Amino acid sequence: MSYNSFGHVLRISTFGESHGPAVGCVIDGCPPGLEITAGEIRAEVLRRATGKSRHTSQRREKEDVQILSGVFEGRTTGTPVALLIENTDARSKDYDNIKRQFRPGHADFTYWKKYGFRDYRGGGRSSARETTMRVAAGALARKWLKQNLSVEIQGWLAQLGPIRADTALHWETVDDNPFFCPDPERVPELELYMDQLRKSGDSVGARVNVIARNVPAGLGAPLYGKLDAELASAMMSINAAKGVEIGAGFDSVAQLGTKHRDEMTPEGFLSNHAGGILGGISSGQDIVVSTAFKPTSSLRIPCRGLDIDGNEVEIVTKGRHDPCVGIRATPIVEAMMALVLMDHVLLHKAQNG
Ligand code: EPS
Repeated sequence: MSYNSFGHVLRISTFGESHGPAVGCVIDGCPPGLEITAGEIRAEVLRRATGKSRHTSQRREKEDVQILSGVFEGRTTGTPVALLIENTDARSKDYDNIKRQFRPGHADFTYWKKYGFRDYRGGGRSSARETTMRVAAGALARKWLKQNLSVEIQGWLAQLGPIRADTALHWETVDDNPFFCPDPERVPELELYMDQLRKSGDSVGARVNVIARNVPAGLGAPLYGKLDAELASAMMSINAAKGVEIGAGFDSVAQLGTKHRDEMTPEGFLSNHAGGILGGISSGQDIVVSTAFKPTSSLRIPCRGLDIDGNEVEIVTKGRHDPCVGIRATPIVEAMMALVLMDHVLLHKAQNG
């Protein structure tokens, strides 16, 4: 399978399946001298992990991060940084009954159509397990951006099913609840909704937002490397992502130009409908990206489907699934934002010095 790498100067390749021996990544192009430990990377990885609350999959991975190369005496050397996490809690028998079936709404069908052969255990690489390594790689990018440019990246749950979660923005509380919700007053409502949903056996979608502050103006390459296109591509590459908006996004459709334009004064911009990007280049304003995640397709509620021979079958998925995969997506969108921004800082330096 090709296309397992992304980025230009900072290039990330991920490998591994959800039920294989391990997942891993190679980060090529990380500048030398960045102090980083396996413990720091693991702390980021654990924010995204399963089994931390009753609202996610109950798979419990150790998430022990091994640094295989590219770091010597605690600092990056400039050579490829290879990271590995062994899978320790896969339960492949949960997938025995669907190994010849396609879960409706899942990548099972299209992977089969494309390759004619697939690792059906846990969805292979179409599993959210793959995103572990994005977060691991993102830990380096995040630290580098903070140290070199004071860039701060903050993600949050904006909506879960019908519940708007960002009715108030108390950033310091985002990591205090299982949803990455910035409004503590919404948390009981989210808990109740998820408890009822889980009992019903159904799943639901979510919107997850991320903001990057202190991003210098000038990042992004016209015309085919626009920063907003690169961010959209990065977010859409996350398993289960179905939509991306930058700034006002699709609300721009109903806006008038007099409202959408972000007026400028010597003290700064008066609004941020552009989401920090003009003409594909960062403006110095906060970069704001919103990503929609679809409802999980692994459901115990029976439905009509097909098997690999084209026979009609009833599909029932067993196992330890997330009723809302968006609940764990905040660290992933933060990581993708960090990786794209760091790549574009390095690209900018390469051209502009
Ligand atoms: C997932 C289904 C479940 C989750 C998994 C993502 O997989 P399994 O049945 O293999 O346990 O546990 O999440 C992770 C393992 C993870 O680290 O995110 C899916 O279908 O995407």
